[in-house]
Amino acid sequence: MASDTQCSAGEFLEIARKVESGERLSRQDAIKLYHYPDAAEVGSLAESVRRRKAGAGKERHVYYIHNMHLNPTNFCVETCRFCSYANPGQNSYTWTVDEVVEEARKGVELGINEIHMVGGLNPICNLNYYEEVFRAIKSQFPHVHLKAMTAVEIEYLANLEGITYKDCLLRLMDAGLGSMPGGGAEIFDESVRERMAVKKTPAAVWLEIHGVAHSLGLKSNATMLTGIGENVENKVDHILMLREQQDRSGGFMCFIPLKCYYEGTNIKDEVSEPTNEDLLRDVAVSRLLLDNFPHIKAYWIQLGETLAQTALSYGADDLDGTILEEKITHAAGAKTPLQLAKERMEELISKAGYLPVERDTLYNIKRVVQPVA
Ligand code: V47
Ligand code: SF4
Repeated sequence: MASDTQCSAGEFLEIARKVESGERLSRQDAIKLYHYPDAAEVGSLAESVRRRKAGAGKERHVYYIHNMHLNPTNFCVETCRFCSYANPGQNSYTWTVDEVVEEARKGVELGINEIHMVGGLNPICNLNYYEEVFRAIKSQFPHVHLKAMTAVEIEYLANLEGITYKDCLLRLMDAGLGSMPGGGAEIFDESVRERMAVKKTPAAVWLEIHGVAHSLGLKSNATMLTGIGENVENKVDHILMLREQQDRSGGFMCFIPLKCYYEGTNIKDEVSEPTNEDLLRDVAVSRLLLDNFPHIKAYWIQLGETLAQTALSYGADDLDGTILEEKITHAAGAKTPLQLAKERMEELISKAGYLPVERDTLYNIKRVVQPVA
């Protein structure tokens, strides 16, 4: 007899039937999908959902954005054990407002239309600092969308200033904040958080801040970091908490499964590293469970170009961005390029059998790259 977690062919067919009829999957269904022996079949089921959600005429669309990452400081009062980016001793830095603007200019000159800005929790970089940074960037480059400040940074800034999350967000929106990235979610399970990121924003606060942002009309993303000692149940519960938050507030645009890199950390011996199949299953199961999320991102920086391409046939419909200079994962040993040219991004998507679509942050289509006849 099959155990509670094993998934037989008959049980998989029953889950597939639910998916086809648009029925919402349960926690138990998701756990079974993680244990179904044939990952590729789970992937095809997710791919069918991706096609259906895309809508008529867009079934083969895969999105990317021409963007840059900006990290104004790597000094951080937090001590997440998986993070090699923050506090590298003598190499700690904090940019002035002018320095941030000069970095932004390099991207703008290359034609980027989004700045993805996140940084350490640094008392020097207070609310006033970010208001000045945002205003300076928006006054010089008004067309650029600012996707900035994780929920962790919002919690820190609001506490630093003694104001509510809502007031903190309103001030940043007034200064030019356009949307929020999905970082800082890690794994919501308390015991994993306790081991890996003791003081970090608890799940309820992370979700609350995104809920407040959504109520103010700000869109946001959500992530999950694997390879930090989580189990299948922790991942399923994490994804379900996001689905519930999305039912309540509705402003998430996409979900991004992340994978931990270990260089510069001391956690490798305590955790098991996700295999490529695990990473593809995260993409597929999240596409199947998150029936209320429009998009699933295959973050090429962490997956690598080939696995990111494969993830497109496991339910992902977005490759993230060209990026210009990624620091967080590269500080922890990622060997992927620091950036991709738009042409390379489009080539990756077309070679995987999809139609490259350049988008803006809010998933408005800027350009559909037509196949060469
Ligand atoms: O929150 C930290 C993760 C995240 C490591 O919203 C690490 O569009 C791997 O959230 N190895 C930041 N990961 C990245 C992020 C993101 C990326 C792309 C797009 C979007 C979006 C958001 O990076 C952190 C943390 O979970 N991280 N250390 C590490 N050693
Ligand atoms: Fe700080 Fe973020 Fe690194 Fe944690 S992951 S130490 S909050 S920069």
